[in-house]
Amino acid sequence: MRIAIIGIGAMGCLFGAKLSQVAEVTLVGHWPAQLAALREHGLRLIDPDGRSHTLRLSATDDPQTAAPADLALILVKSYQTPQAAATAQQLLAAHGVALTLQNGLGNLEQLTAVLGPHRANLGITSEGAALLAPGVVHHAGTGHTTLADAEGTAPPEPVEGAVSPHTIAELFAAAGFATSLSPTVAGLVWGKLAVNAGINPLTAVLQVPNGFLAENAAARQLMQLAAQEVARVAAAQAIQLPFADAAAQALAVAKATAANHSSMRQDVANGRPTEIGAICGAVVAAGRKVGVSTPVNGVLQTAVQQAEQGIWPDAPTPEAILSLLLAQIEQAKT
Ligand code: KPL
Repeated sequence: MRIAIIGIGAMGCLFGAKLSQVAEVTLVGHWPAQLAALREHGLRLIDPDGRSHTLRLSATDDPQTAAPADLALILVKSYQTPQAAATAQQLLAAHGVALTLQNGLGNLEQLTAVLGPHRANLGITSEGAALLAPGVVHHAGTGHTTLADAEGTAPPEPVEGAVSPHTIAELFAAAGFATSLSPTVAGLVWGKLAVNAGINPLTAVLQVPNGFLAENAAARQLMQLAAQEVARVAAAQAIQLPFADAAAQALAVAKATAANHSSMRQDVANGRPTEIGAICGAVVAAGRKVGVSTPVNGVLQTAVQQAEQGIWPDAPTPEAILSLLLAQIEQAKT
């Protein structure tokens, strides 16, 4: 199978490295230092146990080099999805499908708008990865990947020769990613959104690893309030999450990924734009539509936007920042 990985950041490199063991993989992206490192030295993958391997992978900024691909894995930041959809359109074979494993709301819709409804699918993943330098990726924590398999709920018109979610799941498993299928697309997205809204903004503003949110009482409270708010917005749309308790799920993920630096923390630390708009911003917008108030996500959105601009809360310690955020939430409720 020919796979194009669109996105050459940490997650793109992790999936590219492992899938290259079981398929023909090309990494597609535009970051010059990363492309140069991959071409000159290959990709160094450091496993969770610290062992490292160097892999030779094809890496390009020219989509035609990856054409015709059977599968395009979309692993860019959510604000880059429109460009990624155009790239997928250029490199996919007529039967080729795109699969987004990104964070946030709206990615599948943006892919579908360009590729058509039967050539885009969605999954979520809790694999953790961090780029240590161009060409060096650390698989920081093993997670679980779930792919939507809407068969039975809304049978898609099959595209002749298209690779099925079932086959992709088998391929991922062969590459070493624990993978399962789920019949609920919206439930998957909103479930991941609840976890991301709980973990990512706080770890970004406080610049702490995910595990801090499990250990610190005030951080844990805020994380859980944010996740519960997402669950309420989902419930108001009759979307069933894949778990009963969003607060418990966010806590479980924070514990399971305790040593990880969330993607948003890495973005803020590296002065890059974050996915806050597709996470807390999307929750606030959806809440407004269905009449559910979202003060926690609103305050976290503003705090991350300020951190993106280098404006740090006027508070010296994580504890002081957390009480400031809690006070702002109380004020937003009035
Ligand atoms: O998805 C993640 C992210 O960092 O974006 C979590 C699950 C929070 C793992 O760090």
